[in-house]
Amino acid sequence: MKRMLSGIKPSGQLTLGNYIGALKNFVNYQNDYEMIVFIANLHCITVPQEPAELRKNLKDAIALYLACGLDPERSTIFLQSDVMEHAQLGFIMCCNTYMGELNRMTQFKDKQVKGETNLSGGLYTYPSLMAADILIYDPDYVPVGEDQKQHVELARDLAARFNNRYGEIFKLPEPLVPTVGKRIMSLSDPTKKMSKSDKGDKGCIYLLDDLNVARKKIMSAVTDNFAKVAFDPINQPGVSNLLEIMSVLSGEPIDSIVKRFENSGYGDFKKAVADVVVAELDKIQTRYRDIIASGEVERVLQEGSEKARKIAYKKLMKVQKKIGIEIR
Ligand code: ATP
Ligand code: LTN
Repeated sequence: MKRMLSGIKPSGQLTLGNYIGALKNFVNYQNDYEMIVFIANLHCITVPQEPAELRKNLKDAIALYLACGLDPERSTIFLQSDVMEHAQLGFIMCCNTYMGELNRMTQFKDKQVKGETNLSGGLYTYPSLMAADILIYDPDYVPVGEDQKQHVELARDLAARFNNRYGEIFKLPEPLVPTVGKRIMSLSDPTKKMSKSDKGDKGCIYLLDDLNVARKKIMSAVTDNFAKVAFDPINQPGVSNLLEIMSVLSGEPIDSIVKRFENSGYGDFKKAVADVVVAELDKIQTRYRDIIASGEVERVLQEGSEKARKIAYKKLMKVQKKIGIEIR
């Protein structure tokens, strides 16, 4: 069975964008792949975090993963910092990453361009840690949203560089970007990605949003003056985004939804989208509440980190021997 690995960075509450772009796909993938899924809590602290809030977000993220259908019997689920080998290989990767490469990473560049100050060294070197997260498990595929593809490509470059310098050691991973739902846009500004970093934004639906609040957010989503439900992401980004959300959640192809609503106003269309979103959130939230109450999160993390550590330790030792820092 091919191996697939992905990480999620819950530096805020999980959003509908995370669900459609990542979580939902993981659940499907676990039928066909050996899945390794971790919460990238070290990546979270590359920007300042309030400890109590971070703790809650981490626990919620695991519970939501489980609520969405990730099965700890079939997938390895753990917290990044519970497997310390990540950080150690991360430093080794950092020493093999050129500053030129890090300078080209768009996630860091974007923050610089936005004029954000006091950016940390950890944020800058984050792609090297992400490469370690990936390469330590020799996955075949790394499912990510489009915004993360560049980081997986760096991991691939670093793997090739390592293999060249020190002999065959890492498998070259392939990024896997979903074709539908790869970039769910903000409901209030459909030219921007729906992002949990945009605090207090009406444009972002959280998986744990009150159902009425979620419905209101959809009903007040920015659209356009065309008054025609059509899939045209360039000229009608708001409507197209809603179509994409509805299609992914309901399984109905976009064309068929467009046909159904070709003679309807945006009000009716939005109501239908809201019904689909609210039903999905309701299902997830019911399971989430049971999981939080049951102590399952702690159990899953314990078992997951033990399984992951076995693989990671072996790989780290192999790397350390190859590069000459291990002398026993
Ligand atoms: P931020 O919102 O702070 O920029 P993020 O949500 O992109 O962060 P993660 O939580 O680590 O960062 O993302 C987890 C996964 O969800 C990644 O695969 C990412 O590409 C995907 N993802 C996040 N937002 C969206 C979105 N709006 N549409 C589709 N996929 C998304
Ligand atoms: N950088 C990613 C989260 C992440 C990740 C990984 C994803 C950290 N390590 C390894 C895939 C593989 C993000 O911000 N979404």
